[in-house]
Amino acid sequence: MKLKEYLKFNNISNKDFSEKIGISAVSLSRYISGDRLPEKSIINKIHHITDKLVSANDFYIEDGDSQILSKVQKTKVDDIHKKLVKGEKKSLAKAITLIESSLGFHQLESDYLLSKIKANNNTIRIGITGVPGVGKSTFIESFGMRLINLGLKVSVLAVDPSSKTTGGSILGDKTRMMRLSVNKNAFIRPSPSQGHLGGVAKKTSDSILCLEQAGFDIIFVETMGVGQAETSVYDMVDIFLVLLLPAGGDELQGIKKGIIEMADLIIVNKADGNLKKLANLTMQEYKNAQNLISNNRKDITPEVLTCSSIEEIGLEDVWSFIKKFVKRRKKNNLFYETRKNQKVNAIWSNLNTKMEDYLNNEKKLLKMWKMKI
Ligand SMILES: Nc1nc2c(ncn2[C@@H]2O[C@H](COP(=O)(O)OP(=O)(O)OP(=O)(O)O)[C@@H](O)[C@H]2O)c(=O)[nH]1
Ligand SMILES: [Mg+2]
Repeated sequence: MKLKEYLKFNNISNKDFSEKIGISAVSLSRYISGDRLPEKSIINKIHHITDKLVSANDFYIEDGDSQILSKVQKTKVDDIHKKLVKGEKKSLAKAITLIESSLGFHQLESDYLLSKIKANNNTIRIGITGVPGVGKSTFIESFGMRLINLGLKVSVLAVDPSSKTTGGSILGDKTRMMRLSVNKNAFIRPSPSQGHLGGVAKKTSDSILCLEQAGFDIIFVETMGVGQAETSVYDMVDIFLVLLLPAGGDELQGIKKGIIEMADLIIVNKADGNLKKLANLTMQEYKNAQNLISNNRKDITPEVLTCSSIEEIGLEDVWSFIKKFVKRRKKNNLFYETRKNQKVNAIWSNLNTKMEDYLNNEKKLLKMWKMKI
């Protein structure tokens, strides 16, 4: 809600309100008229004092023409896109920042950017899940470096909407992926800051499009196998890998029920040192239980492999399976069909998210009415 509307509705004078925030009445009227944008701390104060009814977006989006990009914005996005096509990482980061932003005018810019991006079916989107500590990041580091040595460009996104410490995860991901994080053919982007899952999922699938536009051949999407993010990751990738520890059944491993059923490839990681024997046993157990694993894809049976991400053993077999999987699904068209369906689903879920946002805004109005009564 615009500040102007709020003040009018509640019969508060500019002078009284500016005193409450600790700014001059002149500054306030500039903010109201849109001549100037308040800085973040002022926006926060206004947000707080208005009981969250007026938020950052309300200062950026103009009424009437709000859905139209200005010339300056268009030029800015055109420039980002041009550099993105050339694979410039700085522009890639800028593009993803636009996508992740919840500010209305950024959303307009990112929608425009996405409209310029053409689909690229030559990439492989790989989802990776597994409980914390199973070795997902270490696996991506070793496997990713191997793919880079084959001449491919590799990128990594993380989806973890429950994470409260984005700072921590940036540090964690980058230190676990030391070699990738400094390689010119790699790009790592940690989780977008928390939000509701629908929003995070949309941001991630849009970020995938940017990575593809920037020439990345392989896109890893890492998620923890304990929350609700897995199904949404499954819905944005071509192949879904589940990493397991060398240990007993999946209940014992703490992995969420139903995740094994989604796996295209089960990998028992840490098959080295003392754990090697147990890893082989675990693999056998899962192979034996394969008839219990409902066959998610009609055309290809999931496989179970072991690997050591640290000693870099077994990674070749993982790559062979992925190549075989993609080749077969391209031949029978399911690769393309799945991507198409995913796109349609993403549009619907985006619509849902937008509806939710809209309803939340309506709720704010209702709250204000109730406060008046
Ligand atoms: N022995 C052995 N240890 C491994 C292997 N892969 C990973 N680790 C160790 O397992 C620990 C966790 O590894 P990560 O790669 O951070 O695990 P993760 O699944 O990404 O963890 P979260 O991001 O917290 O969910 C680290 O101490 C790794 O060194 C492996 O193949 N063998
Ligand atoms: Mg990790």
